[in-house]
Amino acid sequence: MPRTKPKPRPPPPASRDGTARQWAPGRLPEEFPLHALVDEEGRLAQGAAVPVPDAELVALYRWMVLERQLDERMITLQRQGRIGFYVGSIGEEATVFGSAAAMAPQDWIFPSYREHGAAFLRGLPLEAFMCGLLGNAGDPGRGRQMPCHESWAPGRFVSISSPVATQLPQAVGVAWAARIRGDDVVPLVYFGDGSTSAHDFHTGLNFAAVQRLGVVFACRNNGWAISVPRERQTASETIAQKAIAYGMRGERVDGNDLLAVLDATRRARARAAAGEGPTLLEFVTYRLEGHSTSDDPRAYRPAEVVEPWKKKDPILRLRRLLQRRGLLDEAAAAALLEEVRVEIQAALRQAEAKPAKPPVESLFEDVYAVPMRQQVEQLAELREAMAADPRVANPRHVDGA
Ligand SMILES: Cc1ncc(C[n+]2csc(CCOP(=O)(O)OP(=O)(O)O)c2C)c(N)n1
Ligand SMILES: [Mg+2]
Repeated sequence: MPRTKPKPRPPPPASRDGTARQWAPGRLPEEFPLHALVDEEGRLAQGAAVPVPDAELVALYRWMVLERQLDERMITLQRQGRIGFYVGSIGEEATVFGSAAAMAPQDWIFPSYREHGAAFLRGLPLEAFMCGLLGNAGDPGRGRQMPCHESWAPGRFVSISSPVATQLPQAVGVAWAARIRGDDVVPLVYFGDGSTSAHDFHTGLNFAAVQRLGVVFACRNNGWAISVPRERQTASETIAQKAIAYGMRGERVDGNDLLAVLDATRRARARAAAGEGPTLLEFVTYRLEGHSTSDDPRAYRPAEVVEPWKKKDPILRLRRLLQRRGLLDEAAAAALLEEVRVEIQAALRQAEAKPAKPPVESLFEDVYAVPMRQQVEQLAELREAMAADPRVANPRHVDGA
């Protein structure tokens, strides 16, 4: 009998804003209420306390404003052809600063690629970050990474991962090492909603839970994985509920509420440090801009679906809270904005003034603690060739190249 090819089943209808849920066989919403401490008007929930001193709260606001200004400036720079690529965190700043601020200085941070803010909190200078975007002589990574893929060893900020989710098992490894060595070190690992479909998500969460390792898994659920909306990514009602299957704690947090992110991350860290195992945090937020400067969301996302999320802007919410508490008036907010703009402009000027390339000798550095004989020979050979013909050091200008 001739077999008829089964008709392919259409995927469930997608909502156009990437957040609606029409199809959710595993509904468990009541177990994962959205943890929030501050509403959109900047009002603190009844009975809630601000988990940080006033000065730190203002400092975190300043960081978020700086990050937003930086992202906007760097996107413009890319459009001007001054840098090649940029990926920012516009609309998601609270997920980054709230969580990174909740960790201890000795904790390792495993970023995805939108968490530059966490590196800044750990001391990465703005100018060095920009040199990385330019791949010039001031780049701490010596031009060896993709642009916008910084690392900052002094701040225990591991290199940004391009292949999504690879950082999860790596972070779990750090937690295992910390247990063996008896160190009070908890890794914080960031990833997006789309990354939960990658096999390393399973590998990381499963191993951490089975071994009861202290890891903070921080999922920035921003509704999109490039052009794929969240409901096409997973049929789960929430990302947090995936924690149940792995046998760990899960919590769903308003990712545009800095205080809620901070509070939830602190609790997750405390459990990890107390030997109570890993936590999966889902920060519900929204990617207000394109995926990166290589993306144009107008091709797959109507502008109007973004509008409601603009009203939930995490910076606006924190500013309202600060205003209500008398910590920041209009004039102070305007002065702060001007101050960060000047800071960014000064860093950019310094970064662009650096020589265009790292010294060619740096090709041989940072590979082995003691250079191998072959490396020493090759460097000598290169120096000789450079002395004989300066164009060797600048191959772009070699005739015919
Ligand atoms: C293993 C792997 N597959 C595919 C890609 C291409 N890719 C880059 S970013 C991205 C989307 C990731 O989305 P999400 O995890 O939600 O993070 P977001 O960009 O929203 O922060 C994809 C598919 C990749 N980098 N690595
Ligand atoms: Mg995403």
